[in-house]
Amino acid sequence: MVEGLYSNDIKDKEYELLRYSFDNHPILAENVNERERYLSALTQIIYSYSDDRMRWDFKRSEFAETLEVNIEYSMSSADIIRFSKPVKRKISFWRKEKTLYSYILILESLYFIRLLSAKIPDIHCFKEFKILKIKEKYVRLLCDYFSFVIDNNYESARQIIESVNDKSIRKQFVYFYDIVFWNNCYTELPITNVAVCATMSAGKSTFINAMLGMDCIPARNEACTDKITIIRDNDRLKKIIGSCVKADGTKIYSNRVDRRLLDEWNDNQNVLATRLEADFEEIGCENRITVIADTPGTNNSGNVAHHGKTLGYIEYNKIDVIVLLFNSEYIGTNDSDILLKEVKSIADKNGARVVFGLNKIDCFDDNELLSIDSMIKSLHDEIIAAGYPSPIIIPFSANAARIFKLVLKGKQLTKKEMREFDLLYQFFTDFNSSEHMINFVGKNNSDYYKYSETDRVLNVFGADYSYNSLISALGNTGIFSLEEIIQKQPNG
Ligand SMILES: Nc1nc2c(ncn2[C@@H]2O[C@H](COP(=O)(O)OP(=O)(O)OP(=O)(O)O)[C@@H](O)[C@H]2O)c(=O)[nH]1
Ligand SMILES: [Mg+2]
Repeated sequence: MVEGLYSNDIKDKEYELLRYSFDNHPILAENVNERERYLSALTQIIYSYSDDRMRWDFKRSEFAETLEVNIEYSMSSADIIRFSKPVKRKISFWRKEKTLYSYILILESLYFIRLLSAKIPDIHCFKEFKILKIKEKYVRLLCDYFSFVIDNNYESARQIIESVNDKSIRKQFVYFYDIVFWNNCYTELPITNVAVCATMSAGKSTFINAMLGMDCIPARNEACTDKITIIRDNDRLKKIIGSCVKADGTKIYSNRVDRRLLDEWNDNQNVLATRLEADFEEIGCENRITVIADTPGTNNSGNVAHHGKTLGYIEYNKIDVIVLLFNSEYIGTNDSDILLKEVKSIADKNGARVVFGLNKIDCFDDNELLSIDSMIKSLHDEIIAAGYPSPIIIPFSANAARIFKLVLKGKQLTKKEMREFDLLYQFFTDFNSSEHMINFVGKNNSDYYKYSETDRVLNVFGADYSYNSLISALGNTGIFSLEEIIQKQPNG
């Protein structure tokens, strides 16, 4: 076993590098030539201090994509020097705006050099101050500001920002501060560790994809998930970043994790575990970070290694919440009963809270609503018999929530999803999961998907649907209730 396989690497410098985004970069206001020159100047400076060009090139290609510039742009020293002069931009017929980008160039250079090189230059002797013709007064200001931001000295950094009169320079200071300060605070937050467990094909991975609002984690109707995938919530991320740990202990990082890469990591026997960071839409990280683990199915008749990985993970790691999912299609199977008891003894030993989700509720015939309640009641009795005092059971449909979210976002559906969509929409227009919960008042509304004031029409495969009705149907799937209960602190 590789040591620290599942340990929290939130402060890992590689993640600091992965988190930094150019999404709101001030240089985006300039034309393509200026944007190209900015990236090239930044690269020139970083190359001259860091031996590890490959790591920067990796990041550079991501920035090139955000700035929509050519990565092959040939660099010259003149590119750096050029940023000692303001960029002039015509903003109307009679008015020109001048912006000096040397400040943000310095701050970002120092920041990336710090992350990429073993030896950090003495910032006061940073030769680029001279090259960029930065006045002595500003050299001091930049050095102080950089140190304050890096050290999380909020008050002093703020004071410097307020002392800068030039609006465009202040904007650059604020932009840098906003990213770095937020990222620094993020790494200090307390963590709630959640593990989603179930027998094979109960919909664990689909549930996680539904919470992310995108199809990232491999999910199919066969023994699928082969290793623990731990996903850390980060509200600021618009994409998925992550790493995998290999058998020899090495880590591979990616600044754009997608389904193809995760399939590859999941199927590669040399990869032991996967760590991702992404935004769980309904889960906030203002006060604490929720980290959710997808685990392999635990069927005893199936892959023994899968059973061992999942049980070992929840037993030997600090897990605060265990989400135990049941598959409505196969209630009361021997495997789910064994898992119920195994989880109980581990949760008791480690003090973990257990919440129960009854997935694939859409597999019921909507003429048999009564049988849904009696089925939930019998599951409730079974859970009590396993020793859980007053279990909360959330009936839900991970697949319906996932598909509804894709439609609300205007994403393309596969042919199979298109066929499923209309049936699921009909089902969850009538069926409200909240009305079937035991020991819990369900939550139907979302902080992320809001009703539109004047309803909109969504065309899905030639048929029209009301946007607001689809949001109601999404609420009726029960996913928001399950997300709410996962986040509930035991004392609050
Ligand atoms: N009808 C229905 N099917 C679902 C639902 N959620 C998941 N499925 C389907 O169930 C199958 C298994 O889903 P996965 O998410 O891979 O299940 P899993 O628990 O991660 O499976 P393993 O990783 O193999 O243990 C897939 O074909 C999903 O499309 C649901 O709410 N309703
Ligand atoms: Mg899975």
